[in-house]
Amino acid sequence: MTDTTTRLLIIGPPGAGKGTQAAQIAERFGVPAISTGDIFRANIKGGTPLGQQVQAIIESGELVPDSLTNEIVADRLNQADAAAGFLLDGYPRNVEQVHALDGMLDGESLDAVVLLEADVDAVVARLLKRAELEGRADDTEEVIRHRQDIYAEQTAPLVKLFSERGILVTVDGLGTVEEVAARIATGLDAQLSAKAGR
Ligand code: B4P
Repeated sequence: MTDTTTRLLIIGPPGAGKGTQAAQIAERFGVPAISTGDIFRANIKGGTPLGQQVQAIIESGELVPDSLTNEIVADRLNQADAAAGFLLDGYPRNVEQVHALDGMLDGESLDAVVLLEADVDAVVARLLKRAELEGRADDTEEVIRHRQDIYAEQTAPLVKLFSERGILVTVDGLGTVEEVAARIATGLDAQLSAKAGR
């Protein structure tokens, strides 16, 4: 990977708006948005062996085993369109996955990690609304709350780790899509220019 590579990650609780914002950030930087959740859902929809393996896990709100998830991400990052950078959405989700990603990047670091913050009740309300529109199998109130618990236990601790690495950009995820996008753009520009000046 070269110095012009842009390696980004967006992290936040289920329903914080990661998928919505990931698409905009990826377009702005001309890199692919890579969502492990989207990869799993596409495989479930297509009835592939991977989809059959993960369907029950995803519908219960549990995490797919690390070995499987790490392998999928490693394959995806090896594809040509990720050579100049990428935006990861939904991965890494626990400490083991952070170590696996560090190995995949071979000593290179992520350039910035966008943390989208949002209040639990607000995100539960968002996802229940999405359930009405899209009917995602893991968007029942019980499973949404379970996904929030897993985020708090396993993913939230990564925030401290990325903060200690000096790459965390914290953004308030409440407001309109445009308001949140503007906050992310400002925060990312500041982080990336500070990193370039180091
Ligand atoms: P994901 O697809 O990553 O799902 P999520 O974290 O629950 O995010 P979600 O898509 O719900 O919400 P988003 O923040 O985009 O993962 C699904 C499952 O896959 C996991 O539970 C797990 O089983 C498995 N999985 C995925 N990655 C894994 C990994 N690394 N390891 C192991 N297992 C893994 O929010 C989107 C919603 O917010 C939309 O409805 C949107 O319309 C709305 N929204 C966005 N911006 C808004 C705004 N400003 N105002 C109002 N609503 C807004």
